[in-house]
Amino acid sequence: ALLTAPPRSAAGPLTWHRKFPLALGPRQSPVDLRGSDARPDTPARPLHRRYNPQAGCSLSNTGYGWKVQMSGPTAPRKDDLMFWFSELSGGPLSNRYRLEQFHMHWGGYDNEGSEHTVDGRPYAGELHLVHWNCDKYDSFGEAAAQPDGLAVLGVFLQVGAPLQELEKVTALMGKITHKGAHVDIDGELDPTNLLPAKSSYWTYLGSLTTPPCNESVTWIVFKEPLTISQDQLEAMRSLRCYSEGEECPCDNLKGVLVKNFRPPLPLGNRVLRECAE
Ligand code: SG7
Ligand code: ZN
Repeated sequence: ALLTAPPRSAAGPLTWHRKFPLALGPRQSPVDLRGSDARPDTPARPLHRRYNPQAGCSLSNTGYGWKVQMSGPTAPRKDDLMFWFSELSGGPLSNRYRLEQFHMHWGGYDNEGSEHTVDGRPYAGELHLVHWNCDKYDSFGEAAAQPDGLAVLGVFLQVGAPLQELEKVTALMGKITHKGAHVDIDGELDPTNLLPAKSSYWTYLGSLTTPPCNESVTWIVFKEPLTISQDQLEAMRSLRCYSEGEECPCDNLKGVLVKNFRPPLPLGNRVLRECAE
């Protein structure tokens, strides 16, 4: 059930809890990142990323957006092949987390699109690099159900110059118009080029932002935004949320993917930390 595409109805996220009760849980994401709620992390714990350029990635339309899946040996191996994988540790993480996939959230207009907001303000988009705890668990699927199973890096995007590394993805949007379509990406993708230079971040314990909304994510959201061009956003807005040959299930009858972000949920009793490097 974990990888089922989320339902898309007019009320969207407000109805998820009917089928996915976790959506009403105490540890949901995204949240509004408020400067006044944040506690400084002292001493600062720097993030450590050992990222390698990734070959053999595959791009797909999930019906909820696009996703770039890392390739790699499918057998779970913990300590070898260290130059194959990209891994994250340090910061709030007590283990190593391996990059599984990255994807993005955007809006129909440039004044919305991100999932997290900063003092109530959204950005035009938000990139998510999804990692799983490969020290404790044997697979992404197993980790996704554990409270310390996943770590997602969030990168805010504002409209400006193109994000060059993402050009390798946006150039292929026309090949994955419909849900379920996928295409191999030629050459290498370097995840390092999808992250800001400064690594000041917010961190808190949260969830997946789509059903089943598992409360398994340590969120690390960078403060420094990157830019994405209008053309790159427009390319994403032409994706469809339904399969080829299927009828459009949406109210707008266009079925274009122009709003795939979940609005912020209450922080509640959770601690929001900020780390300046
Ligand atoms: C997107 O966001 C997809 C999902 C992802 C979900 O809908 O990238 O991935 C797949 C396999 O379709 O769900 C389990 C998972 O990674 C939620 O991820 S997020 O919380 O980082 N936004
Ligand atoms: Zn996401």
